[in-house]
Amino acid sequence: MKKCIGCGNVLQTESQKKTGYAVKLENDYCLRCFRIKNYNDLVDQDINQDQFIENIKEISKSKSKKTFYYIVDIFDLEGTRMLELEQVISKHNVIIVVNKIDLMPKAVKLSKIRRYVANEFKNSILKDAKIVLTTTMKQNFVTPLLNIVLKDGNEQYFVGVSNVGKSSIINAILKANNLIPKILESKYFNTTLDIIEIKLNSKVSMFDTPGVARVNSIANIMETKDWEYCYFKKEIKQFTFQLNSEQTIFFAGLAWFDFLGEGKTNFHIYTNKEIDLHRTKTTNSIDYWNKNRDILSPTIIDDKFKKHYFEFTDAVIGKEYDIVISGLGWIHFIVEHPMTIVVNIPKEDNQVLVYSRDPLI
Ligand SMILES: Nc1nc2c(ncn2[C@@H]2O[C@H](COP(=O)(O)OP(=O)(O)OP(=O)(O)O)[C@@H](O)[C@H]2O)c(=O)[nH]1
Ligand SMILES: [Mg+2]
Repeated sequence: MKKCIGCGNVLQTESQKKTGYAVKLENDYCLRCFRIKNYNDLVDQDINQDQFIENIKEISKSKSKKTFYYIVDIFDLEGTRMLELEQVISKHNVIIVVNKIDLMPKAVKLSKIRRYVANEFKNSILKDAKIVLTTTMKQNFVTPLLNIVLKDGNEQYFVGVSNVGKSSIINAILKANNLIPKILESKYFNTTLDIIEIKLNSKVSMFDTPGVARVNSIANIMETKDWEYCYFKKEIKQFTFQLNSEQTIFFAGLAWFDFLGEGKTNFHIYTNKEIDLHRTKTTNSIDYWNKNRDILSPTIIDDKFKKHYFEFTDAVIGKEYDIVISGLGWIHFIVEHPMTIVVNIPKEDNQVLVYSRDPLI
């Protein structure tokens, strides 16, 4: 059976609606991969995501010695963790690979990021796993990974949710070893559709695996053409606003937050620099949204939205927090007075993860 070299699916010529469809079986890439690769557009096909985790479960049961590279994304660390998967791989050798470090502001020390990640995992089932920070964009971050892979005598699997960069990392490792990368990487969820074995040399293979698409990312309720706002290549930018009570900041047409409290407070927003931020009075925010939601870009067009309330009382004055909107970035501030932040996200039934945490930066 011939497989697509982009996504790993078995090629078939019967049904365009099914994955692996190719016009002719002689092709190397299926139609979906061909179109993503050459036109950056997505063919709509039925994808059975439940199978992805089942396949990893099966693999984890077999006797051979295995290393699982568990890839997460630093731009959305908590949102790209998958506890069920952590449980499945925990009986094996696990290396936590924190990808997309290039997105972090240059001024932030790697040691600080490493401490943050270690803290994030310290009470988890993967608390003893080695942590590697990486980016596929810089050779000096990829070479150490190549060396780890070359030395490891186990079967090596790259796992994690969709779009954390599993295929990109494997391609970068191939490049660092002077080989030509062939598997497809893209901003779309579910780029890789089956397990793909990639030989690094006659002794060492890496296995790329499909990741489950995340319902907790704001990308999930955005139009796919706008996903480059969530999956981007330029350092995240910090924008600072000094807000008075009852002022609101819009992230283009994707989300907005209201500040309710006493006095002025500084808010540092970390997001893709291509996203326009707009300040308005909270009393005008719904009006602004109703007038502009169709013309803002990127935007989520819907009449209804969901609110998330975060209360900060006297007890936490002086403490710093991030409020994270999964896939979009975070808002950093110090609590100066008791205050409330209300995060609003279009589509009432959305499942976007919005939460407060200790500051990452
Ligand atoms: N900024 C940045 N983006 C990256 C990096 N690595 C991957 N990406 C981007 O992340 C997106 C997803 O990459 P893929 O390699 O397709 O992700 P995946 O984990 O294989 O996804 P699935 O196959 O769907 O499970 C693409 O837009 C990549 O360009 C990185 O180190 N930095
Ligand atoms: Mg992939």
